[in-house]
Amino acid sequence: MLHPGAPAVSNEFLAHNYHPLDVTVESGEGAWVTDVTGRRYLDCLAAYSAVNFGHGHPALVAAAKEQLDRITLTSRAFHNDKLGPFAEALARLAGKDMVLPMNTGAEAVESAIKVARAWGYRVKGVPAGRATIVVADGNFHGRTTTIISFSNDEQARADFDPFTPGFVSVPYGDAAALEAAIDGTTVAVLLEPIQGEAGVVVPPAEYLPAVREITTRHNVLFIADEIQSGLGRTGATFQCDNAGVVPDLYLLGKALGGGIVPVSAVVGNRDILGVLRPGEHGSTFGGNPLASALGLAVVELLAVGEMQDRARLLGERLLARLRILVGHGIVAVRGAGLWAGIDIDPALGTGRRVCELLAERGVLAKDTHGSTIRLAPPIVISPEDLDWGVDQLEAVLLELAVAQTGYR
Ligand code: IF1
Repeated sequence: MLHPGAPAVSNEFLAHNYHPLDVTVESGEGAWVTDVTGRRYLDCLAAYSAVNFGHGHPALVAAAKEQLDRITLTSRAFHNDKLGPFAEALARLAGKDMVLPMNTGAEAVESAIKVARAWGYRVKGVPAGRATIVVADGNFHGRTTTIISFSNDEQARADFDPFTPGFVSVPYGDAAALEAAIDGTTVAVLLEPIQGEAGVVVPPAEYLPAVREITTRHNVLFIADEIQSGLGRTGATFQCDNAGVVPDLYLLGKALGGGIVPVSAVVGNRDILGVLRPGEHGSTFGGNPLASALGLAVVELLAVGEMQDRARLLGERLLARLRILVGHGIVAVRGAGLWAGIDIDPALGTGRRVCELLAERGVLAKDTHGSTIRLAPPIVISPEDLDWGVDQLEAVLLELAVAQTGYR
């Protein structure tokens, strides 16, 4: 039974691993979603960048529908006619020559960890059982037991131990600390080019080039987790492009499935990904025909370059407007392309409260770490809708400031 004020659809049988805003979405188109009461909201989260190209993008929906009528799943026990072309297109987009297809982001990360370790033992010659991977404080790479083993977020770890050994964490953005953590057992450095969950933390411009130089010099793999930052969001195909670096392995996910099915991949060269031999790694669903058809359609969309340009231009507009609000309810703004992390003045209220008030005004966004909110609308958003969304944020900040003075 639904009680008054309860969500429009019962969720009582659902595990409580999330605390969603009280909005029940039924449909979506472009940058907008509609709830079960018919109310429309501007989607400024885009499913954490999985919906970079908007809800119901015509080319992506068409690719999905066409594939649904042919075949959706074969397993990797047989070839399918979509996987090879998808792998080739994705490799070319990334300037690499091999693709390992998986499904979720966490699986791409796990796969890269396995590849890096095998490369370390078989190619680099690291002593058996000793491989280590250097990661960064504040990282977010997923929810599996191995991945949370090198998280510093207590909420993500508590009571889920024992943890997987073999990881060393160093401060993000500090190349000297990273180099100091490298020794003869180090097989890889695993980093987000921009830390998303940490609050859209953009490292100093010299950081990623320094990481590239250090990893090359020490014969250590540079693994870039572009699962959230990649595929158009930051105004480039990869955030590594903006930083002027080429990692050894790209980890891709989220938007690779066009917001329709989960598609992830590890992309690199044969000298690294080629260490995997038949039977050593796999996935029932990885590289399935439906996923491959969507992945291929996404790559074709990105090959045009229009999405990247749009994210860059709209992002300049978004960040310019947000920077004006610094000192007026906002403490700091960080961002790249159409992706912003906004630290709300804690005196005004929590990030969660701001997101609740934004939802009341028809804008969906997500808080992180108490007082930060993130904006990452679909790249297909119109400039007018983007402006309207920022107007709503301004209105919420004003509303909170007025409430604080006690005047009405
Ligand atoms: C949740 C954040 C976003 C990721 C990077 C790998 C993965 C993610 C850089 C794993 C996933 C998620 C998952 C979602 C919330 C979310 C998130 F706030 F936690 F950081 F997007 F902002 N690498 N990010 O960001 O990918 O296995 O989920 O497909 O777990 O609540 P996945």
